[in-house]
Amino acid sequence: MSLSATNITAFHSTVYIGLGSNLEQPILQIKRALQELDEIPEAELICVSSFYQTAPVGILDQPSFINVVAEMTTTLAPQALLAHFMAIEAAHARERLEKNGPRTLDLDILIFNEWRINNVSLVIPHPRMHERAFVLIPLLEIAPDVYIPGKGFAKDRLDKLDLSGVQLLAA
Ligand code: PH2
Ligand code: MG
Ligand code: MG
Repeated sequence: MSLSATNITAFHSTVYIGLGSNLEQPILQIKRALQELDEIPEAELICVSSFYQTAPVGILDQPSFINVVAEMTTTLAPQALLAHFMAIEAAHARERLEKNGPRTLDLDILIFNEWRINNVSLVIPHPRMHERAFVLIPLLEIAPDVYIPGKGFAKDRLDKLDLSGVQLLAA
C-alpha cells in the first residue's frame, strides 16, 4: 500500500478547558461560551461536564461561580487556541481588573495532550488546576483517568482537597 498525500490527516490534539463565570448571568455566559467554542474553526467540542456552583477561591468576597469543564479536539496549536479564547472572553465583555477577581467569563486551557508548555503568555498544564476542586470535580466527571503532566493522576489530587465549596447544579 502506498502512502499518498490524501491519506495524511492533521494531528488532532485533545484539550481540556475550564470555564468559569460569576458576573452577569453566569449560567448563560457559560452556555453561550460553549456554543462559541464549538464554532471555532478547526476545533470541536467533544463533551461537557455538569454545571457546578462553586465558592470563590482566592478572593473570597465575590459572588459564587459557575464552573464547567469541556473536552475539545483541535488541529490548532496551543497559542492559536488561546487567541480564540481571548477573543471569546473579550466578546463577553471580560475586564481584567484584578487577579482572581470577578469575571463574566474565564476560559482556561487546563491540559493539552500530554504537553508541558512554559512561556510568558501560556503555561500548560494550568499551574493551579491540581489544587482546585472547582476544576478537578468537573474534570473527573468527564475524564476519570486523566493524567496531569508533571502532577500525576487528577483523581489522586482530589483526595487531598476540601470539596465542600463545590455543588452540583440541578439540571
Ligand atoms: N477562578 C479564579 C479564581 N477563583 N473561584 C472559583 N470558585 N471558580 C473559578 O473559576 C475561579 C475562582 C481565577 O481564574
Ligand atoms: Mg482561571
Ligand atoms: Mg484565565
